[in-house]
Parts: sequence; C-alpha cells; structure tokens
Amino acid sequence: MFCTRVFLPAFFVTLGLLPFSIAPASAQAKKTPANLRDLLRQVDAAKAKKASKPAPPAPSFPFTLEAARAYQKAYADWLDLPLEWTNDLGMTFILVPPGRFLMGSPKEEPGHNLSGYDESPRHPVTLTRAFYLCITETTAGQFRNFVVRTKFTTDIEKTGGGNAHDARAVWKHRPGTNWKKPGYAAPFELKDHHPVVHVSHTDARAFCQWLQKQAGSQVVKFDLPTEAQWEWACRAGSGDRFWWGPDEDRTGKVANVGDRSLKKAQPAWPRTIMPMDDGHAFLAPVASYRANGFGLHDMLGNVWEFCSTRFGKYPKGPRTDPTDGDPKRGSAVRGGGWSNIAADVRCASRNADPPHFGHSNLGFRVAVYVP
Ligand SMILES: [Ca+2]
Ligand SMILES: [Ca+2]
Repeated sequence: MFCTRVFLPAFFVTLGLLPFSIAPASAQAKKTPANLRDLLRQVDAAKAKKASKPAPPAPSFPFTLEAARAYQKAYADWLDLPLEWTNDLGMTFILVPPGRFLMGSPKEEPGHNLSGYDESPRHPVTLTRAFYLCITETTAGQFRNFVVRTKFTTDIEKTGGGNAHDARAVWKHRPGTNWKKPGYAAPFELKDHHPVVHVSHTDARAFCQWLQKQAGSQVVKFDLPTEAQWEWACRAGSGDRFWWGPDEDRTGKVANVGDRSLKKAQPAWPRTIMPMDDGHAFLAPVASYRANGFGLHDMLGNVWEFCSTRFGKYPKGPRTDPTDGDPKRGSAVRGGGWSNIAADVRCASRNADPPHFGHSNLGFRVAVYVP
C-alpha cells in the first residue's frame, strides 16, 4: 500500500468532469480503498464509541521504518479509522500518528543552517493528535480541476508571472510563467501528475478551502500541515539528516534533487549537483521515488512544500503542538526541490516565503484533521 499511485485520467481532470464515485484505476483490481464518505462514517462511529483500551504508545524517538509502519497501523486500528483513504480527485491520505521527536538539527549536522534559516536549537516537540497527510504533493491535474470548477486565478497569474531559474541558475521574476507554464530553462512538458508549482501560500489555502467545501462537512478539516507536523511526518522516526538515514543518497531512488539529469538539461548550471542520475531534470511525477516510513512520497525533494504556520526561531525548551513562529515572517516551506542538493534537502532544512510568492520549485501538500 505504500507504493499506491493513484492518478485520475487526464481527460476527466482537464475537463473538470469528475464523476462523484470514480474509483482510482489502480485500486479497482484490488479491494476498494476507503473514500471520504467512509472516513466521515467512521469518524462518526468512533466519536460515539468510548475507547476500551489505551492508545498504542509511540515508539521512543528515533525509531525504525518498520516501527513507524507498525505504530501507524496500530494507531489507525485503535482510532477505528482507515489507515488511508482516497478522495474524488485521487488524492490518497494516510494517517500520521501522534508522537514525540527532536525538531531541528544539531550544529554538527552537515548543511545545518546553510540556507540562513535557523534550525537550532534542536528541541523536543510533542504532537498530541493524529492527522492525515496526502501521500504526494498536490498535482497539476488536481489543481487544474479546482481552477476549472471555480474559475480561480492564482496570485502569480494576477502579477503576470512567477519566479524561475534561468540557464545559469539565477532565479528571478519570469513574465508569463504560471502553474500551467513552469518556465524551465530547457524543454519540459507539464503533465497532470507533476506537482503543481507557481502557486502561492494563499492559493494553496484556497485549494484546501475548496476541498473543504467539496467535502460537504466540517467534521474533518482540510489545511496545510504545520511545520512541526511536516517535520515529524517527514522523519517518520528518523533522527538523522534524511528519513532514510545519515548519508546523502547516491541511488537516485529516494528523492528528486539537482543531479546529473539537471546538468544534462542545463549544461550552464553553475551550482554543485548530486553525482547520480535520478532521471528528472526538473519536476518528477509525484510518487516516482520510494516512500518514507509513514508511506509518504517526496517529502524530501521534487518541490518545496508550504506549511500552514509561519517561520520563527525555535525556543530552547520543549513544545507541544507548536503553531506559528514569528508572525512577521513568511510561511515555513520545507523539504527542498529538484534544483537543490543534499544540504538543502534534509528533514530539518527550513525556508520561508511571503503569502503571495510563487516559484517553479515550490508547491504544497494537503493535511486533513479529524476530531
Ligand atoms: Ca533530479
Ligand atoms: Ca517535496
């Protein structure tokens, strides 16, 4: 189930003709996966029921990929909620259980604070509630469906273009770029299953609000993850630089980063690149790379992801369910993208962007909160 890739036929998505009960093709052969209506029914039933036994304890951090999967499954069973479910747009959400972890990175971690956004001090964070997180970044096809149905105009379209790299990796305002035309400096054909880019934090939130309206229920809440939820979900038990361990990837199988494929497409790219060929110079179709311990793809790499909360300096002490950092700073963005190397694509790497900013390596992922 951790390899589930569910994409709607481009035809339906492009025309906005989304049958209400369409089941993802890959799932039809097997057992029908839970959908939003199943989730709402189970949330209702779970609310009426009293817990007969205590919640499964979170493994002590750090923990292994196997422990992450076992705990996640046990927690979903305990809540009497589906481990994963898929909405009518083909977005699959998986349960991320609560727990305690160390957020940020130690000073000796290679790449620590490289972007100028402070990852210190590493501090304990407790998340008290389970939530669902989409196993992939939001795709261009999913976003197109929203645009077609609501006649939505993105911030970047309003301002005539977003930010994109030129052939020499200088990123600047590029007139005419938008979510349909990412504006890469070498040939690229945007497909429905690529992550959407050139969307602002405001646009991402509008998409979540539309999903909320489509759900026809206020029982569950669609939003972006908080920065702390994002890092806990990305780590999936890992206390290392990456969710797969302490070492930079050399296989090209776990994250889409700035590598030899990028250099081949853009020979004048002056920045350091990763030594492997991961197969994608720019955006990769979502879920092209291996999932982490919680079954989430591309938490590191492909596109940076907006969080719901604002960037801010970390406190010295422990925190529980942290929300906004500094209200004067931009929204936290996480995970690094196709143009970055390992130092920027770590579990603790941070960045921040203002509410109407968009870029060709910046997208988002949706979270769903259950009562
Ligand atoms: Ca790449
Ligand atoms: Ca990502």
